[in-house]
Amino acid sequence: MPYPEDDDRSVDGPRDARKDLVARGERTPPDSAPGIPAGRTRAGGPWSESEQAAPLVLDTDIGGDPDDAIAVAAAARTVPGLALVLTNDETGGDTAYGQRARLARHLLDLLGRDDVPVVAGHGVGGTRYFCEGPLVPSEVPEQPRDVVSAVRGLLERSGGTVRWVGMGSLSNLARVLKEVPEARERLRVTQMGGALNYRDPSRAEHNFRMDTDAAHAVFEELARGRLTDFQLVTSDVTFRPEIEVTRDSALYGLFADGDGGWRGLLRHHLDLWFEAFHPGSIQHDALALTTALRMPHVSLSLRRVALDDLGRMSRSERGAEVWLSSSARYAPFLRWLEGALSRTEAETPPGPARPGENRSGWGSGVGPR
Ligand SMILES: [Ca+2]
Repeated sequence: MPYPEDDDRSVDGPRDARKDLVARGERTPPDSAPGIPAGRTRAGGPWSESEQAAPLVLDTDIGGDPDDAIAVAAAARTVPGLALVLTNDETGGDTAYGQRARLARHLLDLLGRDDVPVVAGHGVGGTRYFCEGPLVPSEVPEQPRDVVSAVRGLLERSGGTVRWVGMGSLSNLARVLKEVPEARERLRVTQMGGALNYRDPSRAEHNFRMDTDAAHAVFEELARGRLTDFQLVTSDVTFRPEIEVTRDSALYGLFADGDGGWRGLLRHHLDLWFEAFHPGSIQHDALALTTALRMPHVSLSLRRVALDDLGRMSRSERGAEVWLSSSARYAPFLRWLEGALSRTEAETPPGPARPGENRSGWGSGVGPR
């Protein structure tokens, strides 16, 4: 897939790192710390967790607010283990089903990530939030539609933890948890959504409101203790002017007008959003992504929460226990995001750190654990 010359190394960097890992492991005993992940990598498996390589699934309503497309691009450029992109709140009605998935496919191809499959997921026959416009060439094909098979296949191939970042409704997640029982133990879910202090107390946060039944189904799994690795990055923490992208933002300036590559696509997407919906795009989803990547921007606390009939969340001692965002550091997050989208050489993010551990700096999380 052709892409601009300045991006030639965006995937080569991680690929070289992978080769490096195998080479390092070959110089050490197979049961040593470098030898074990090297053996797995050589065998074609995903990188070990110590190499920040549990496969990553993004479940996105890309094509509405551009924060999804920006998060997908940041993941594609920095996460070698990006393994699957699913769409939710899919298009329908006057706009044919599956246009979000076609946009994801086009963006990933421009980013040189034609290795990442896209599967069109849940839709209700129409959506309010979709940027109509010529973002995707007509030759980009429809994408497959079987979310359950795609996730099941990934779980079978990978054999360990799979990271899941929910950037839209919880519809696909609820369905996977219901139909693929092993997913409950193996998914480490980071969901953007929910709130405790609602800006409009009469209704639930957008992602929960899009499919209230699905949000309830996921909370039911949590309450029963069947889904144990779940963290929620709420709009209390994400809905902030510090991370809003407008035409005056440095991030917008990175995306050159007329560039036929992925930066031009993001620019066009932002322009369509600004014109049709709102003159800014708050980076909710990329903030959730960095939380899934165990980066130190969002602090989490273990809390019990419940949902009411409308999908509004509140603290409740009888509720489900989840890792809940409590605060965030926006300036370093924005610096990371700008770096992920501007540098020519992708880097893998720091190694895993459990939520609630020291998240004040990079040091403790770096390197194999
Ligand atoms: Ca979203």
